[in-house]
Amino acid sequence: MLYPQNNRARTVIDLSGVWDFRLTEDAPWEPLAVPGSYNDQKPDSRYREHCGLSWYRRRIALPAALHEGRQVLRFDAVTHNARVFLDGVLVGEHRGGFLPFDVDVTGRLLPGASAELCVEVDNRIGRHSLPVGNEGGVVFLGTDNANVPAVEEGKRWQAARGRNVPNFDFFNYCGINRPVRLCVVPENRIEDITLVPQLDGRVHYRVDTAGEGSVAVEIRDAEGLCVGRAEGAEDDITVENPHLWEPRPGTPYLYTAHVTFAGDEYDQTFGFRTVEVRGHEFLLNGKPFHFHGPCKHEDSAIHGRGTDPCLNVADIALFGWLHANCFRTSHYPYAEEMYALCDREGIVIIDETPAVGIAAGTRENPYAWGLDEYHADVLRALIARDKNHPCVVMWSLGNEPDTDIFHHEAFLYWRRLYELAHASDPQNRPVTLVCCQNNYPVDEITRTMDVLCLNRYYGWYNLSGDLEAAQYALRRELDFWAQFDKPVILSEYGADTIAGLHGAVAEMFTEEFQVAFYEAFNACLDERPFVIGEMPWNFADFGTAQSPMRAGGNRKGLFTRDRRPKMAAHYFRRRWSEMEAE
Ligand code: BDP
Repeated sequence: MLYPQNNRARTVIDLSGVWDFRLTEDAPWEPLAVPGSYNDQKPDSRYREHCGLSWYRRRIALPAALHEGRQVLRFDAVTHNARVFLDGVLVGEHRGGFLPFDVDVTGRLLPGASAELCVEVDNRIGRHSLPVGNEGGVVFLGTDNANVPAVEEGKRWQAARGRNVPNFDFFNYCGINRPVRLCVVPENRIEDITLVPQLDGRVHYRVDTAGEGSVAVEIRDAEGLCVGRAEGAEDDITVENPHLWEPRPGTPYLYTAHVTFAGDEYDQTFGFRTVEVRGHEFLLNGKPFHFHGPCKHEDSAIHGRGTDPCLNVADIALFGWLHANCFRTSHYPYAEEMYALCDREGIVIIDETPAVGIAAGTRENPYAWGLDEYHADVLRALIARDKNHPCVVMWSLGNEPDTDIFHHEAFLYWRRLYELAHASDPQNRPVTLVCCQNNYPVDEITRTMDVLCLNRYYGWYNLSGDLEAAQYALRRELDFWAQFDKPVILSEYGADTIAGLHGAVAEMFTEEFQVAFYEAFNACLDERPFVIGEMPWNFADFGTAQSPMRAGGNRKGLFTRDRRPKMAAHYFRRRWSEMEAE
């Protein structure tokens, strides 16, 4: 799906601003900012803890001059499900909270007149949604006291009132989280562009269109000069002596495919870069690549998960400060603006679906929840959205599902998605599944991935506070993974740390412990050439559901939630600047 673009042939009207909002059908309309999660915009726990439907509305108008062509409402993400009404008529709906969708409203908006746009948002999560909610009411990261009768009764009482119980460790921020735009595109139009560049300067293109016309493609360099052209819907173009797209500290050089069709046009940026796994190496442009950078969340005060270009720019600037070269979009696809920014800044992305929480934590088989087809649709849509970004170097099918209790069911479920990802991606990027700390010898699926991504918390959730024992255990486990001769990334590791809490002895929750934890882990990683990546958890402290395990959210950030560095940020800054200099 093409990102909205304003040009000679296309008009984009941004509908960001303050809309009307109400949490229940009989409540008065109140002002609320779009884009932005609704949860933290009012000092009211009903907003924060809301479970169920809510409504947004505003008036929209089509300028009289724009009455020709196709008119679509483009929602970048409504979390989790949406139904869209125009003057009370249902015009579209969408399932899933992290990918864009279009609603065709051609002919429904009278030129020059206005209409009421209303969006009904459903934020309920459960075993039908990605991410997964815990319909059984079992609290993730909680002490359950399941054998206490009154606790059981209390839980039933809670459930009857309606309550979201996330099966994941980040706040369930909801609403119109990303921009909404009214787009007017020509009747005869470009629908999609697919680019597959090679290091020798060849770029294979395919342009999907609707209506009558013929396609022309011109490749422009960063100065806008034409360096190659072709006609027809599908062909190869060769750029002489191409500049490669290199991650930082190299130059992330970008070209543009300027595509025309009938009266329509579209500029699609891309970069010449390749990715490939060979033995235990991850080759980027044919050279071994080392991943070093913290995982992220889309999370900040007040905005929640709302798109904030200023925050994105500041975060990626902090990646520069850290000498970090990558992150994973844990645990859902991010706003498209972030990928465009990383294309420009040379930050590599592991792009993850919202499949987090596919694990029951009991003897119940999560692969019987019937998520297969929906998960496959989400994966296809993610790849279709992000396929041209040079910054995206690998797909992550999901985070920390059950892979050991139901190891064979897990194998069948994830293997099919693995094959689907390879078949759907025109650039055939490597594919991974991010594996939870588990009974790894019985896990059948993790070892079959192109890159083995391991989340490990030795010394924190287990062997707590004993970093020598943590090192011993980590080394034992890494010896196990060595036999597969595949690249391994430590895709999460970290310790909750209260900024400003210090200790002469490095004890859990102190800044000293966080540094000692990373020193201990990194010593083990440095010994092993097949470990090609270290991705601390997390870039910054972030919001979570309330739990006795979370004091004001998850505190494993290298930075506080307002982006102040803890000692560990300085530690990684030194480590990664030395790595960069090598
Ligand atoms: C991992 C999860 C991540 C959590 C982290 C933690 O992948 O979402 O936030 O643990 O507990 O298991 O901090």
